Amino acid sequence: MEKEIFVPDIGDFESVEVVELLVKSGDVINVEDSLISVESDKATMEIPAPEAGVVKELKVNLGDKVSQGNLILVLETTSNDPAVAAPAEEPPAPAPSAEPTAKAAAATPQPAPTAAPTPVKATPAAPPSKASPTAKIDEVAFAKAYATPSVRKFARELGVDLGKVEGTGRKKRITREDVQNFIKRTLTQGIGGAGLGVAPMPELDFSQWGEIETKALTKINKLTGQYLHRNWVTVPHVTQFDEADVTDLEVFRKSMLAEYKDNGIKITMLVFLMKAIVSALKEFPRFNASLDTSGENLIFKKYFHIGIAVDTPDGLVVPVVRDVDRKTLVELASELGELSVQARNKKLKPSDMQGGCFTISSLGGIGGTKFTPIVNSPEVAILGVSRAKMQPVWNGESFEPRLILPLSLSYDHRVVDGADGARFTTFLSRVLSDTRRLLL
Ligand code: CAO
Repeated sequence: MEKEIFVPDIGDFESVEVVELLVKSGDVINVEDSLISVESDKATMEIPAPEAGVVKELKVNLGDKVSQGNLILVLETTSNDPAVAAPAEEPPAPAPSAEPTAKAAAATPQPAPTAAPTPVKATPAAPPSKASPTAKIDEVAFAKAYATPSVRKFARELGVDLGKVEGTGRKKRITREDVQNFIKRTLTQGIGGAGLGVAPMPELDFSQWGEIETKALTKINKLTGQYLHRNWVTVPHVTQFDEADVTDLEVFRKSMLAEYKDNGIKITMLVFLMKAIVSALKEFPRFNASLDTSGENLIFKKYFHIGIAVDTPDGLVVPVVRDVDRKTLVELASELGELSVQARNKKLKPSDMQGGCFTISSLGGIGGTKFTPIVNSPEVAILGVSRAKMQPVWNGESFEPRLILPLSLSYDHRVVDGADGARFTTFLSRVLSDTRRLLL
């Protein structure tokens, strides 16, 4: 049976704005479920359903002005109870005894006065859900927040502290969308209470301090940002700094460089580093492992696939060179050259960037003395390489000019102890200082 539901007696409220539609066509509703929120200059209130049924058609829109007797919706009722009829036949409901001002409404935990024969069930004082995804709720601020009961209920269900949400509705009323946007922002930033319990980043209008230009992040920027952020907050990082004397290595590299120049192959420092890393991974197998997702087991890898961080105009990508232990320096140099070109031409496939055991991030071609790279999880360590520099080194009798390469090894302290971190870089430094050791 179809029934028309009208705005009941809402006291002195005349021509009040519909600020929220709380149901839509097809919704199954129970008696006292809120249908719409209306707002006057003085208060916000929700109009409850006088009976249960299925919403057939909503007859009001956001922003409409309504008064007692206006049609809200058509309901397909499930009972034949004649209790509800057109408003003219209804006994007038008592108006709110004390009309709260907007300010008073904002200051009380129950901002919606009883608006109809059936009281609105505002539940601001309901206990916070145990499954709350956000930080602890400040009950005082929550109570003071200016929002309708349904928005309060919605915020409660999602564990959102209304005290932290900026309202964009009239008179800064917090809307359902404000709560949704707060959650979106929190998830995007990964902060704002979701586990870390820190305040969300304020939204700032930078143009108030000068000229600005907004540019969208690239897809690579966004993806890299997500991975780096996850790894930064979930991996307990330690960075071990060291140096390697690569004077002899550089002499050898230059001789090879000349030899392979005509073949279009550039033998760079990086290929020696890749080989040296494989030696170190063989010596320290924990560095060639990953924690399983339970955090209870270490998975040791018997293969040696090395990721190389490549800087491209669209952002950072990490192609993986497979089976570095089985390839010659020349093969590695050739493959690395191809991968860098593919990376910069956006030709890498997802599979080209998977399966790495350890990553090298070389900024040596650019500059810098040291840096703290972020572990490329689920790998457990990453080597940062900075620019090699000629330095005076004391040989016991005199200072000698030696080419010194700065190394920065970041590792996951859950898997690698500090002592092993230092052993790893010491070993690496020894291998790079004496390339004959690469043959061992
Ligand atoms: N010390 C001194 N010089 C170095 C050096 C080092 N550690 N590493 C490279 N160089 C020199 C090279 O010999 C080369 O010199 P020439 O042009 O005279 O031959 C020059 O610097 C440029 O090298 P390159 O960068 O082209 O080659 P590469 O093999 O060293 O590196 C690649 C290749 C793809 C790793 C690099 O181009 C790159 O993209 N690096 C950036 C990685 C990055 O962004 N890391 C940060 C990750 S975290 O945000």
